[in-house]
Amino acid sequence: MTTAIGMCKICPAYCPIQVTIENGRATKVTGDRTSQLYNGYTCPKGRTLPEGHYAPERLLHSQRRRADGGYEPIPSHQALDEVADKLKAIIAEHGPESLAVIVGNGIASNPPAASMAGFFLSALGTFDERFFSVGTIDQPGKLIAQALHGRWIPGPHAFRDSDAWILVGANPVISKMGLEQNPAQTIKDAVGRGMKLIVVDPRASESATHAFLHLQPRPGQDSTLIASFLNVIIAEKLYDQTFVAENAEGLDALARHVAPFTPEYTAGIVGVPADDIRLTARTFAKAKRGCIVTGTGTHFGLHGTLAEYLILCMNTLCGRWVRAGELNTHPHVLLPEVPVHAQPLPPYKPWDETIPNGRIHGLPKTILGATAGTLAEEILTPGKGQIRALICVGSNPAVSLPGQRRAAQALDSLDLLVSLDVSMSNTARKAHYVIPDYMVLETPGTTHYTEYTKYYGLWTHANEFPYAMYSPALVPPPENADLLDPGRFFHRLGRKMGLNMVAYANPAGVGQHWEKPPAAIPLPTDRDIDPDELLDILTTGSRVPLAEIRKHPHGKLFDELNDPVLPRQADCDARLALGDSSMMNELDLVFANRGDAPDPTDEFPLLLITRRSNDFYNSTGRHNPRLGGRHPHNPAYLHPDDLKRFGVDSGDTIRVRSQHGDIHAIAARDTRLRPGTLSMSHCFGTNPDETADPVNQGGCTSALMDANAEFDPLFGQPRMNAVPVSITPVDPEIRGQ
Ligand SMILES: Nc1nc2c(c(=O)[nH]1)N[C@H]1C(S)=C(S)[C@@H](COP(=O)(O)OP(=O)(O)OC[C@H]3O[C@@H](n4cnc5c(=O)[nH]c(N)nc54)[C@H](O)[C@@H]3O)O[C@H]1N2
Ligand SMILES: Nc1nc2c(c(=O)[nH]1)N[C@H]1C(S)=C(S)[C@@H](COP(=O)(O)OP(=O)(O)OC[C@H]3O[C@@H](n4cnc5c(=O)[nH]c(N)nc54)[C@H](O)[C@@H]3O)O[C@H]1N2
Ligand code: SF4
Ligand SMILES: [Mo]
Repeated sequence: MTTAIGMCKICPAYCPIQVTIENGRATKVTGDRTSQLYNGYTCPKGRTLPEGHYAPERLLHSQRRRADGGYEPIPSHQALDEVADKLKAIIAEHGPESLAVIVGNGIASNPPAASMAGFFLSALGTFDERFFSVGTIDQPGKLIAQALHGRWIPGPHAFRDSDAWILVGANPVISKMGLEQNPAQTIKDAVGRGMKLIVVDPRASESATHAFLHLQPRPGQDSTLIASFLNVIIAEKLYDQTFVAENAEGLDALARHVAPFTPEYTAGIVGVPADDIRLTARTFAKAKRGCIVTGTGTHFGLHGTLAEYLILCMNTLCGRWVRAGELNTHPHVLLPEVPVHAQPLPPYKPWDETIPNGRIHGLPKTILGATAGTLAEEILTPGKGQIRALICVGSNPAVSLPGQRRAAQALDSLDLLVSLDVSMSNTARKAHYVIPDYMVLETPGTTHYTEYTKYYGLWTHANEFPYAMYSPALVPPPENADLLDPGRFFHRLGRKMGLNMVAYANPAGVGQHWEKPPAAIPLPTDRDIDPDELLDILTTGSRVPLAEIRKHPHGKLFDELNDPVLPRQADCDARLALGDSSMMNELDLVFANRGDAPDPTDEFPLLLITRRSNDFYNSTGRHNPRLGGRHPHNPAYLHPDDLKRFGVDSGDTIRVRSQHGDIHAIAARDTRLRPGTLSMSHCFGTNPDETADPVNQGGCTSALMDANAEFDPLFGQPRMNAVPVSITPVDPEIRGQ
């Protein structure tokens, strides 16, 4: 028996772990108590890694779909050859834009492998149009809003030394988004130190437990509510007039457009007391340090970009950005060395008006590239550019794409569907080829990715400390496995297709906000590169060489890298924009509509909202017997008043219906919900052509959505929250029909 130290990489919290290994197999995972930041923290997903790795459902051999719909194992090198031949034929006939890739959360265990998919499409010349990421059905409004507002280079105030913090539609205790290291304890410590935490959530979430104030609004009304906070801050002149005068412009426009959002007006729309709105605004503005941040609860409504823009304005008004002489809150370790001045990168328009709009819904080309909300239509819409082949990399679009029926129709219509996964996921069960990847404990990894996410806006996975860790591969794959990781898969595919692939390594920036562009490094054309070599390539030019990080197996805090922020440069005239006209027009529209979202109706009296389970990472974990065995489905949580109103008991099977579809689910009681809401996790359920099994598979909430009904006019993300639904009990005799 031996032990090894490494990282759990199911999610980008990247907790350091200690793994017990017996006969080449991991038998136990615990937190690494010697790690400086995490103090031994892990969650149930990390502690059950061994059961996931050796689950009977783990895929160990490539699978090829037979004519009868069943699957047969084939050698992985043969699967790759056959996929390469088919792709060559498809591209020869229909052009390179007929092939798309979609990357999802399964890549957290090995992000460089997904980068290789991008290099492959770049070599084909189709990266911008055909590289789909689930980040575009997540919180894409963060990047758009940051472009329109401008980006403060040294970053926002840190959670660790703030005295007021507002979480809107985010639940880091479960999601670890924003706070990676034992978020529950971090929040408890901060509150113990005197932080006033304010949580805005229709549910008294796990993060709201320690809140000084919990606002429990109607779902889907966040821009209205945030506009009202701004109304109070501006009307009562609570903002930082010096910071605004030096660093921002557009205050008059912002003041004019938020003027109608008085606390009394907003209270009527949003359903929280006007006094609580005032208390929130005053507590925040009068504190010395702290931020207002958003999560998916905010972004899945249709005005996520606007809500994000308004929180950026609120942080700017209150001067919540790190100043000269203070410590940068996202110091680089594996990212390159860049000068950090207390100044903004200027606002810019993140869409391109000089080129024709896209094929689907006439959406413009934006810095987000190809957007997953349009993927099904890109496959189903005939004409030049129609997608005929799709490669899914650690993604499960059969349950994650909003509009499940349409997505299934699209996936079924493809000439070639390939899934690179670790189990026969919903998507794999539709694929022509399924190619098995290595799992978390079998791949090396670094914390590089968590440093990079800061460029995607506030409250992403970015780390507040100059911390880095490298984890080697800790155990070999099970004997007799024939795996192929996505990095090698795409590199070999590129070579078989005669492409000269180039790695774009270690960029510091995104869109038009660059601190340092990527280094272009040609990839070998005559050999594979292994995952460790790929990590070296992708961290080229890092502030601390990866070789140095490797010397610290428990991870290391590089406190000496915490340089104070430099003053504003004399020639910098960039200013943060408070009154962007497109955002102000959208705010006017929200006011004209008397809120962000429609009210529930008699036919659909409840609003469906999103939540995350601590046992699953979207669909990852469903095949782990110790996690799935405990809660194999996603309960439909309802307030006891609603259970009573609809004649349902906890544990009953119910039919949930929206204007767009219906699913079966198991009802569960949740006293912490705002009455009138139905709270469910996503990425569960069976495919539309399979028998529903609400007890063992759950229900797919995406089936209640329609990507073509209501969508964001820039990036096509449909409404994925505050979806009007009804529920009815299902007669036990027809359960499962
Ligand atoms: N209705 C509704 N829809 C939603 C959401 C919602 O809240 N409600 N949330 C949205 C959001 S925020 C997101 S990010 C997306 C998520 O969308 P996806 O990323 O498509 O969904 P996941 O379930 O995370 O898919 C991960 C896949 O990777 C596989 N996997 C796990 N480990 C590995 C590995 O080591 N290697 C490889 N190659 N594969 C692996 C899993 O088996 C799984 O099939 O869903 C979106 N869709
Ligand atoms: N354990 C676990 N961790 C995960 C995931 C997982 O599946 N499991 N998924 C990962 C992914 S892909 C992502 S994108 C992140 C997301 O990370 P978060 O954005 O923190 O996601 P949630 O934990 O779902 O928290 C969203 C909160 O918004 C609330 N909410 C719902 N509707 C509204 C609304 O209209 N307004 C407001 N103000 N609040 C609302 C919900 O009740 C919920 O508490 O989590 C990641 N982390
Ligand atoms: S899944 Fe859990 S243990 Fe693993 S990195 Fe995320 S929070 Fe840590
Ligand atoms: Mo996500």
